Amino acid sequence: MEQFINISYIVASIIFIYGLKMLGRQETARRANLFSAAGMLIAIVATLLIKGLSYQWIIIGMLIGSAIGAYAAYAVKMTSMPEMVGLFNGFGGLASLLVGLAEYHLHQDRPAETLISIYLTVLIGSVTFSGSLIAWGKLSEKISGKPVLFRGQKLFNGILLGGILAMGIWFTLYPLESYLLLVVAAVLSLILGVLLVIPIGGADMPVVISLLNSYSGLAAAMAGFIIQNNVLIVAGCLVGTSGLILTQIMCKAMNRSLANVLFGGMGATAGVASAQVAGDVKALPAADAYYILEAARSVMFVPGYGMAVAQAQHAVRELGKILEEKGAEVTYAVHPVAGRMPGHMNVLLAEADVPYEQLIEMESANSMMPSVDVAIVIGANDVVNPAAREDKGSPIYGMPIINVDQARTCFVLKRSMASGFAGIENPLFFCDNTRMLFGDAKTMVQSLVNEFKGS
Ligand code: TAP
Repeated sequence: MEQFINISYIVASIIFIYGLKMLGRQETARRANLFSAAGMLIAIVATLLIKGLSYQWIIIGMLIGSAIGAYAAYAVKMTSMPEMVGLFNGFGGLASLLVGLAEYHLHQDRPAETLISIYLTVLIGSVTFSGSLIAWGKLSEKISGKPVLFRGQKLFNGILLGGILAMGIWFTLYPLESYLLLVVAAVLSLILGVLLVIPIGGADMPVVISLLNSYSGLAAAMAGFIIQNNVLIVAGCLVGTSGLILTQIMCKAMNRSLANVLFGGMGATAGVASAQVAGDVKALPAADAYYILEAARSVMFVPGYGMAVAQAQHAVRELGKILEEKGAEVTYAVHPVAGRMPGHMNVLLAEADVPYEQLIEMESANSMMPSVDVAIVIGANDVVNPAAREDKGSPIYGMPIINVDQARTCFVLKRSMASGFAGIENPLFFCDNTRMLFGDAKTMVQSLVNEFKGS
């Protein structure tokens, strides 16, 4: 039986790795999810075959967990997905923390390497749990997204972390007398998780969530070492490393280092004052926008969070098709952090059957931009804000953007002059070649479609 379980674990691990690879391409991503879930099913069934398990608790846990998970998955709005991922990361950390505490509670007399694993599981699990709760609160605007900074913060956090690690040495040397010490370490680690996340601004939360996701994987891998479960070690390492890679990709997309994201306090009062935005806002009704669009030879759609809120992707695709039929070259430019989660725009555009070859990345979009007749911004704001390129005082200075201001004409579809996620003004709206099409993105795109259809 033991051999069968181990072989099942190897099969499950291979499926996880292959599933991760398939997630890298849009065409295979949906299947990858199912495939990886099948791998998890194999791992769970194999684990249930281990001798001496108390099934009644497992069944109760599975029923409660599945009910909450299924309800949350059905009830969550697409736009709130990052918060949910953030919260679930936290529960992953909490689960590992409980495994660490329970294993120590069962037997204190363990080899040093297991004690180190227990301590690290408790430390990382606690930081992940409390940090994720704060990230969830900031993203869902249950608490303020502004960075909370105080004097000597980094030093204080450093001392706290140093203290917790020093307690870990004591714990490993004297495990039999360290019950209280482990509980105190867990509480201090929970506090550390809060302190590490509060200085980070709401706009940087996606990076933090991805990093916490990586931590939750590490905590799970550590828990795997404690209970000597190979598939948990492999799955934990995969989550740990993929979370780290995703974190790096997002930092690169914002042209920031991880250290800057974690300690920069973006959104706090900047050292250099932001430039004043000047110029007139020129609103344009759909009927007039139609004439400009009709004459356009090349049109680039640049979607953002507002497209997700308005669920405008199908209408956008319909407009794209009409423009193509009129002979225009149509492209869809996707910024890596547009929306509220990695790949958010890709998912929506794929749902609307936008052909993959029409999706272009930021770099290609920017090199094409000067020859684009009309760039249509659909509910995007921060990712097309020229202040990121030009205004050293701007909190998003240095973040690469899609340079829609360099197109011949730029239409911006949004409901008002309100700011985006970073909470800053956008000089794009005041540019000479920008026209604001105020209204809900779906209604406005639909109006443009109707103009073309002559209704
Ligand atoms: P944002 O800068 O957040 O701007 C979205 C704009 O959509 C808002 O200004 C809003 O203006 C408009 N909008 C909202 N509902 C709309 C509707 N129904 N119809 C039309 N417009 C609507 O979005 P973005 O440009 O996509 O930038 C993403 C931001 O989120 C970045 O700051 C990024 O760092 C952050 N972020 C990204 C992620 C990832 S990984 N993608 C995760 C979390 C946060 P009105 O209110 O005037 O309509």
